[in-house]
Amino acid sequence: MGYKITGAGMDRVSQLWRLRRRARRGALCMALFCMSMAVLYTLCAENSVPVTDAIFGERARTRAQPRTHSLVKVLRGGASKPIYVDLQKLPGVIPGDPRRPIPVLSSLNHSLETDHRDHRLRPKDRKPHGGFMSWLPRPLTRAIETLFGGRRKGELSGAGSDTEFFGPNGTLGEVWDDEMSSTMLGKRLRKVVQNYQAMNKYGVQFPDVGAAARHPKRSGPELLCQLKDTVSITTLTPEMEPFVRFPWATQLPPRHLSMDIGPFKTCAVVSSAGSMKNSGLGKEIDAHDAVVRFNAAPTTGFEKDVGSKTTIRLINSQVMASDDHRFLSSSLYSNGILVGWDPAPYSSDLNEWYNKTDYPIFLQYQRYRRLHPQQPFYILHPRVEWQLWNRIQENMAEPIQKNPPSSGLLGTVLMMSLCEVVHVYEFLPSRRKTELCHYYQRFIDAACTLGAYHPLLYEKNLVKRMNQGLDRDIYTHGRVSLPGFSSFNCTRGLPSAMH
Ligand code: NCC
Repeated sequence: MGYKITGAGMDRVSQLWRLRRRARRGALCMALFCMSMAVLYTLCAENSVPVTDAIFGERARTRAQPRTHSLVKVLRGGASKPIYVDLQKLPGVIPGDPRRPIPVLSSLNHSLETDHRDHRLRPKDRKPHGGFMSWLPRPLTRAIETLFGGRRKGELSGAGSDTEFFGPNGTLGEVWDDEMSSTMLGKRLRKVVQNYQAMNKYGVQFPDVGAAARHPKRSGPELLCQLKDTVSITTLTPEMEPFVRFPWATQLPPRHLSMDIGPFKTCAVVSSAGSMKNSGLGKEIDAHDAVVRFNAAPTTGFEKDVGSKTTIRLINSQVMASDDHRFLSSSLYSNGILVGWDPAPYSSDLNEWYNKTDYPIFLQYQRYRRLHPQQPFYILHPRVEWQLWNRIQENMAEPIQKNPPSSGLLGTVLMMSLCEVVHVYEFLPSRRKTELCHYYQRFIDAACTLGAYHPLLYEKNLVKRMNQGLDRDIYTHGRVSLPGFSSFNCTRGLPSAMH
């Protein structure tokens, strides 16, 4: 009898064990099923392109994209014939200084490598997952992040836990991290940036480069007020020394640009980045009251992505002077208001600059004016560039390149002085981020986006900190929203009325 009871008991115990084993197997199967469904979903969902990119890296999708293999072979404008370019005209080369060419064409794997040793990363910026997640293969963790928050389309934080941008594991789902530093760049680009950081072509004197590292970071509104109070957008006028002494100076507009145009309600700043391509932003851009474009960036043939309205074209002196750009004859420059600029020595007056321009901006200005006397054409006062440069440097924890800011940032601040609201497109790269330098050329170089000669990396940090829009807008539209200077009041140190 006792034997029978024990047998039944044993049966129940082993039944229980079997049940538990089955439950464990079932749970394991369910987990595996969920994971495979997660991977399938990321591959097949409607937003499959960005998510696939997030999992496998953008390069997997764009492998077919043409790229340069030699330092001088550059394919332009879709032409199949290679055009050999002057090394001086590559982004990592100091314009106007033929003795110091530093070509920085990016290579497949060296554009941006993660430097996890970067001690400046804040704890919140470190990889959020450890333990179990760290044992999973990279594609799976990316898929899980995509599905469960970290990388969901349009809901991305700028925390920037991953600092690779264009590499095989590129974080296409991330938006610009406002603490990007040269230590996060790939070896080659980092070297180029560091070389520029060590050079001082314009005799920049900045008393305390490391100050920003010792002080708390300024907030967006504080930065906006700093810009408003200390960067004064002015253009050359005929009565300024030394121009007052030259007969040709009567060709200069008699008043500053801001007295002749604006104020505008909404303005668009269209960067020339490759990520403008296939953006479909043309209509949105044209809906603004004023649009600024840069250098040789065309609209014809690219209307769908960049629009067709051009209110102002900001051009550097290299474009004005180089034969390639046919500045005097090309119809590209004949629309809208032209604003030219050229870097002056850091602490020079207009006299010294006049005799020491990077490119012959004044000669070209006179020639252009003779050919197009009706078109408004201003020249930016060179002190604007250095006022702006000072603002960037004093807000960065490391020394930045001692070269003027890019046309993109100059144009952005110019529009902030003329408009109530400024939308900047693809200055901070969207989900379309690419090593393609310009939307209108087939030239691949990460330096165009991350900077070599210009302190672009830090310019972008500054713009990200001032952005009043959402990270989602940066991710989907490459759009940053900045208030114009007239839209906020800084009398008590902080803007009191933002629009
Ligand atoms: O390339 P560029 O700029 O004409 O671009 C205009 C502005 O768009 C932003 N940009 C561009 C490309 C990219 N991938 N990401 C971006 O964010 C930048 O803000 C940039 O300023 C210039 O600033 O004037 C610059 O001009 C070119 C070049 O002179 C002209 O394109 C004419 O060919 C410079 N390239 C070289 O000197 C080779 C570039 O360094 C900066």
